Amino acid sequence: MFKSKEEFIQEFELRIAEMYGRSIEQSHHTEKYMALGEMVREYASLNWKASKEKVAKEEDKQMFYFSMEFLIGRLLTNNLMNLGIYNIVKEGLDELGIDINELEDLESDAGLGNGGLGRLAACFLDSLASLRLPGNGNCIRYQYGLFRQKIDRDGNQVEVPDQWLKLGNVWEVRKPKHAVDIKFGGHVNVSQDAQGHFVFDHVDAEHITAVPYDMPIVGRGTNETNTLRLWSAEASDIIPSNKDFRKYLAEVQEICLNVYPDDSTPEGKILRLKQQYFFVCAGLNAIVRAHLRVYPNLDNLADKVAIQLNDTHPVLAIPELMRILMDEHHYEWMDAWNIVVKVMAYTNHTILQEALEKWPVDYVRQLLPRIYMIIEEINSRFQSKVGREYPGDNDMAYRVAIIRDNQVHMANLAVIGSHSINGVAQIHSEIIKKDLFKDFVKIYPERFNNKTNGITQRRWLYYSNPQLTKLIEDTIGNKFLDNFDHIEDLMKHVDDVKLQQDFLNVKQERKEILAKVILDKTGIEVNPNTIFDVQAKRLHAYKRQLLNALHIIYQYQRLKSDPSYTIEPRTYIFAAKAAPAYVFAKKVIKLINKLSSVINNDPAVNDKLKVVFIPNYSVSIAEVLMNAADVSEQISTAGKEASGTGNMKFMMNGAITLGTLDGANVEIDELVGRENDVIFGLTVDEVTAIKPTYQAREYYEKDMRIKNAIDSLIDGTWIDNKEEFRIIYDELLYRNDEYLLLADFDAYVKAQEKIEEKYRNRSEWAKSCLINIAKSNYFSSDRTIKQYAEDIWHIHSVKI
Ligand code: B1H
Repeated sequence: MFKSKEEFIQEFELRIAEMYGRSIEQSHHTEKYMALGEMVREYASLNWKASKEKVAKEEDKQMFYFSMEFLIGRLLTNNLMNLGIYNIVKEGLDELGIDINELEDLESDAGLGNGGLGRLAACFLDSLASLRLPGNGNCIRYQYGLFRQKIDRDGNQVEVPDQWLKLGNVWEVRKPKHAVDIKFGGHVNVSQDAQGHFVFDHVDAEHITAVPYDMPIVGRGTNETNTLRLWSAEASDIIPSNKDFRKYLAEVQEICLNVYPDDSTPEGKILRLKQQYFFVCAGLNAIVRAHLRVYPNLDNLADKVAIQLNDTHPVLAIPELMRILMDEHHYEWMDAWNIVVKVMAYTNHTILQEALEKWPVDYVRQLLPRIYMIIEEINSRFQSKVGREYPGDNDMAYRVAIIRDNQVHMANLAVIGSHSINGVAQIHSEIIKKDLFKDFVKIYPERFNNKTNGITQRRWLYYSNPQLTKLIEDTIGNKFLDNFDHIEDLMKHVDDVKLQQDFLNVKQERKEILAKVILDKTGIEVNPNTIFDVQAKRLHAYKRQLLNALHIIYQYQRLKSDPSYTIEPRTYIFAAKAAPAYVFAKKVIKLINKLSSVINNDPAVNDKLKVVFIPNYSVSIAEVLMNAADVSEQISTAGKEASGTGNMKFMMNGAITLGTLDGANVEIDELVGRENDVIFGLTVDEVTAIKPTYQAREYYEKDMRIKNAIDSLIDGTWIDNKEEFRIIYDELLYRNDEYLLLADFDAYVKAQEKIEEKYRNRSEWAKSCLINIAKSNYFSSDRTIKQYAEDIWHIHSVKI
């Protein structure tokens, strides 16, 4: 492998000649990208093989992160940087007259996820590898990632397919030898063998072959290389006799067609259930097979394997492992159950009712007949336990049931079948104990714990914000690059006026970079000397992008009508995808786009106020967006945002949080202190108290600012068709404003005024930003992963 610029150039020339039969000058840019990618993958593969052998030889315990989503983004820069060969390669390419940035831009994002939950999984993989912990991912190889978002001329979101595999995926290696046979449908015949054991024979099933594609996950400054395994559905050799072959093929292809884009409506349920069983069954069978290559049986499975279930999506792993242990390896129920509970751990990411998975009994029974039998048995044994321990408490027995009202409640199955249940921020973990899982806390108090989310500083600071990284390095040295806790050394320098100015200069540079991206993506010119106020996250009513929009409307109306009103010039920047079936969310996107066209084209205000909606929010967009923000909008209704992770990315890059006491905002606030963020609005307890008697209309009638802003939604101010935004208007006034926007409006206006006041004192502002950066070590996913590894997985660093 190349160790110098010269060696790199030689190898690169040879590689292009081998792959394409061309010289470098003759080759196309995509060919250069592919050749480089392959070289980097092979570079990583050396360690990959060594890591696997080492783990196998030392018989280390391994963790498998089962997740429907891994929002990886691009890997070229990340891998070059983590491998420590970025500079060699960059200089080599420079010498050949090739701009490395152009090659980087050719890579498609691996957008295998919706938002925070999927990005968390990707950050975890980076931390695991960088901490030399044996931890791997298990997911689906979706043919299409989450849809690409376009905005049409009328301001509507339009979904287009994300063909991320168009050029192929240089990072993956297909492993057909490790394929697994998966069965759907059919029937189970129960009989008894000579010893009187029950035998479950799954017949008339449709067979599908799951083929793994492995991607190496390289850590920074280590040679530990883990694996992200993506499963792809292919036609089986066992062909159904009674089915049209083409219909069968179409069904097979559908399984891995795309990321389920909808976290709000119950569409496509059967397919989603199929996806879930597909990757869980494939992953588990591969793990068991690998275990049996080293050990004589599965007695010690829980000593060698930990599985983390990322929300309820992979929870069928619990009955599937029971099935493998009992039906294939003849374990008794209790012995199997003890193994399963020790292996499995579950993370809850939401308490929103509509996101808590419930499957109609019929779907599960028909699609997964044997799995359904096992779920029934788990349920009935647990019901007996509750009956014994809480005799007569029928309400409790009902609430903890896995099967009730003809539905399978996946969260209850997850809690019953796992030895650890965690929330993703302190406040969220408290809420699930007090609320969602309060009955289970009585039964299994020792299972519940908190693991506050984190993000990888490598992608989100070092690689995407080299300017700030260099400034920090110049100030406190480079120790923080390997151990991020040293970032706190910055605390000693926050009063340094020169550093404050240098920070503001770096921020300015990042804002100019973002301004170019905005111009390129939207045609809108923004002024980097204004406050960049950013709200970037999935569009959902509880995240309250609409509250932000109402405040913008208020400022606009007041600027137009009150000559004495002055504001600090501001650019409001939004980025958000809405679930394709989520009508309200899509209207809010349209509203923001309409605010943008009216306000940006109004010469009376457009030097003070601009609104930008950046289309197609994705990991790559986030990489240029988060670090250019002055203000980080984290304004969910208290109690609804489990953690948030965007809040951490903004903070780490020196933005001030404008937020409610929700999710990880609470911990940000505790760490930086109330002088260094702006907190507003109802608390969780206040939300609970106000809810029963809340009358949104009273706020509308009492507060002219609210009335004027809401009225503008239906009076033609923003769009000729006055009915266009009627559903937003109705949501606030006739459906009583479920997420309490109007109750928090006044506090939000005041909070925004505080932001302005703070911003005007540039030195004070810079100091606050520096304190945010200095305290961001707590939100490194390295911290989070160390806690999971110690408290839940019991895995240890490997040294090669
Ligand atoms: C989070 C989801 C989610 N919580 C259903 N729940 C989905 C639920 O496709 N679906 O059906 C997809 C995703 N995502 C987020 O997880 C939370 O809202 C954030 O607050 C949190 O930071 C993130 C990571 O823990």
